Amino acid sequence: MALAKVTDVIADLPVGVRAVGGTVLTGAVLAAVWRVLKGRHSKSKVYPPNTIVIHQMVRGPHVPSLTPFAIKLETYFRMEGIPYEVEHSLFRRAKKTQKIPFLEYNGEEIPDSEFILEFLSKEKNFDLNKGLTPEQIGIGRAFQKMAEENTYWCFVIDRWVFDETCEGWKSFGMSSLMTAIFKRSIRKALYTHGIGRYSPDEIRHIMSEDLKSLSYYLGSKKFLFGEKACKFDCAIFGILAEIRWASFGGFGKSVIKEYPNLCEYCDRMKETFWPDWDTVIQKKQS
Ligand SMILES: N[C@@H](CCC(=O)N[C@@H](CS)C(=O)NCC(=O)O)C(=O)O
Repeated sequence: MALAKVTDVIADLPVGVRAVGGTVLTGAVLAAVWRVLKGRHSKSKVYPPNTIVIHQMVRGPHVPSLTPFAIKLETYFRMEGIPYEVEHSLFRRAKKTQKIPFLEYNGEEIPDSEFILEFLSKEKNFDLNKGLTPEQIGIGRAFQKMAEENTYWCFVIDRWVFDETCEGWKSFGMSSLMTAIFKRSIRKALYTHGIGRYSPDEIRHIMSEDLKSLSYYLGSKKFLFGEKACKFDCAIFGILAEIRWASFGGFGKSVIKEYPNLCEYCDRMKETFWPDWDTVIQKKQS
């Protein structure tokens, strides 16, 4: 009876008011669903003391993670033989930064791959720059930051916005409507960042120039500084692996092919530190 009265009142409302009300209601329902899903995925497992737990998104179809910063961390732990656990979620983000990956360690949350490594190096007493000269540390930092703070944004806009096949989005099972909504919001964010103000050709050029400088510096060396890989290789590999294997329909794949020594470098890092690569990636999503 009461419900009938409510529907009568709604029916008497002007069309515009009903349309706005419908939109607000849909938004509220979607927000509630999101909160429930987020809450469900936020429940932490209990780990033994001093366990390194890396929270990140689900495994990618062609790479172990669609976030290069998680590949960097996992590669580093593998290189140094440091045991770690991985938690995958599409929803969970670090409370402080709303980003992934983040570390959970004895109940504490530490976001940002670089801060995670710095924190663990103190906690577990290891030297992140072991065996490197001050000059190499300077060069390594400069190349790492170029890759993580410049090349990264070129591949983000390429993969998530320019790629018209939307294969990256489809790998999450995203509908066309949701893909269009997310693309729009990423496009806006990248305009604010600055990279989004350039054309696809210009961004391809920026990516290519970054990769060219890396390619020149690497030359015929096995790793950045010779025979032994270091932390900087892990960070650079994270970005290059995404470009090489997870650009989906974007231009990244063809850009990196212009630099055969970088492709060989990716293969070398993969073979050395990820012998289980093919079993780790989610083949079913490809
Ligand atoms: N400097 C950070 C960058 C982390 C970052 O930008 N993560 C991206 C994924 S690649 C992110 O969380 N974006 C927000 C989101 O996915 O909701 C790090 O080294 O961990």
